[in-house]
Amino acid sequence: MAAVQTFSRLALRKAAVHSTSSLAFNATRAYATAGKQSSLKETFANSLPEKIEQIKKLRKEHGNKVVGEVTLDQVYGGARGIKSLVWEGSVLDSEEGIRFRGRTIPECQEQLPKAPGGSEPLPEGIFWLLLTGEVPSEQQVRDLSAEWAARSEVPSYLNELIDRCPSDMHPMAQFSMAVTALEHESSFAKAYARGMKKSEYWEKTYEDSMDTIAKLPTIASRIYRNVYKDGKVPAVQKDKDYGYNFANQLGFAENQDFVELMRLYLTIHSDHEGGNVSAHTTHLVGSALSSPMLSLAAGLNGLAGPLHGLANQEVLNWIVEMKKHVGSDLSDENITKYLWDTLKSGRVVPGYGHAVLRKTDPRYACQREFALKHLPDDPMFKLVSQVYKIAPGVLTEHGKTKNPYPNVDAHSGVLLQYYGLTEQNFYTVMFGVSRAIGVLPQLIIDRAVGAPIERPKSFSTEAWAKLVGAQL
Ligand code: HAX
Repeated sequence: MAAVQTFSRLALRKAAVHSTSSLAFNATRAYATAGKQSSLKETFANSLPEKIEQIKKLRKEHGNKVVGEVTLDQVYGGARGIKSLVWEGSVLDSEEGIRFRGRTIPECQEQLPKAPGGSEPLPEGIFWLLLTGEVPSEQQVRDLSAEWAARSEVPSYLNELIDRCPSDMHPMAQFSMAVTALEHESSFAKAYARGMKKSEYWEKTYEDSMDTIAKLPTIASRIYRNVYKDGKVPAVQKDKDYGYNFANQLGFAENQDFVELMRLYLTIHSDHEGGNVSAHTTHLVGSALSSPMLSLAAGLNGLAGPLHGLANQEVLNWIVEMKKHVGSDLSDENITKYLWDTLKSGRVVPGYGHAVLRKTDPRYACQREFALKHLPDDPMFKLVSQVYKIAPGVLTEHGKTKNPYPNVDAHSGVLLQYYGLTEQNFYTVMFGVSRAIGVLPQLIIDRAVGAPIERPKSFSTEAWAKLVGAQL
């Protein structure tokens, strides 16, 4: 707490002495080296003094207020629902789903800038919104597209590293390894080693985050094209947006609908408040002042688990397997039987259930809308729709899961396979590209407000028993 207050005083003094235009000048100078510029860093820098003052005031006036109680069940139940994290970008309501800076997914689809002729939001816009709390203008988003394109070049040693991976190494292992290796470029780590002031942490974190996000589509596409295609990755087109470039580097940009899907996909998978495994891990590792690359790589390793991001791969495997069993008979009886067979074999129904949500995930709902618009007659979509009709009833009767409704991962694979991206082991990498856009803004904010190293308290079962007055 003392550290935050000291830093807050420092930052406020700096803001007062130099004025916001001077902060903006520093920001501009720092990323001038990257080529194209956007005004994002300046916008964020301008918002900082107020945010720092808000936190300082809140803690000073209410720092000793009790915000909740913790039961022993929560301790043993994966810390479910314990209020203990600060996350500025988004908040998840169990009934309504996610809001990004107060905006629902349909509101983001409506308000965030689109590509010329496009109808889905650009991921550049959600990044801007998550970092600053403001909806960017069309021009700001175009400039950010250009800045990311300008920062996109991947160092040759990294390409060689990816090329040397065995083709049967899981794409997520390759992706995590590549992001870890990218730490070699970290301006945060280099500046820290030289002895950087705490007030400079956020700028270096910003630079590393921008560089990392800019390079992820090229890294991910190299993995995809090495493992499944000809190993050749088209260069980033400097006048195109992030979603277009990712679609193009994967090899699918000829289909405009796929490009639109990519923009939507990258937007909705970005952020899901702070407690999920990938977000929390990125924040936790980042709290030790590990570089943004190492922090993100840690989060990606969490995303690679089947109960979290790998569920999108599991869903498609399961749906393909189901298709083989049920053939063209999508009757309620047939699907019900398949669901019960899955549950009786001791497996979970992938893509269903959630630690927080108690309704259909709005990320599922908007992908369903996309499918109804673009692929209403696709047999796999029909199968997914039929599962949506039957599974909640079966899961409710099964009686275990607190949420029998689908989550984001129940739908994404069926959209990708429709456009020919059928290699489901790659799906979580795509999720990871998007998740970087959600978790790195918070890391920049953490460093800007001087968030401390995370260190909750643990006890042995014997000690917990003593604490609650129990005999073991
Ligand atoms: N199928 C069968 N059983 C399920 C289930 C499902 N889809 N979802 C939960 N359950 C079971 C749990 O395994 C648990 O069983 P035990 O008591 O035997 O341990 C019980 O129901 C209670 O679980 P819960 O409280 O409802 O759910 P949790 O908060 O513990 O877990 C999970 C949430 C998402 C991990 C869980 O619902 C699940 O395993 N779902 C399937 C995997 C999946 O889709 N994961 C992706 C989630 C979204 C995400 O993070 N995307 O990246």
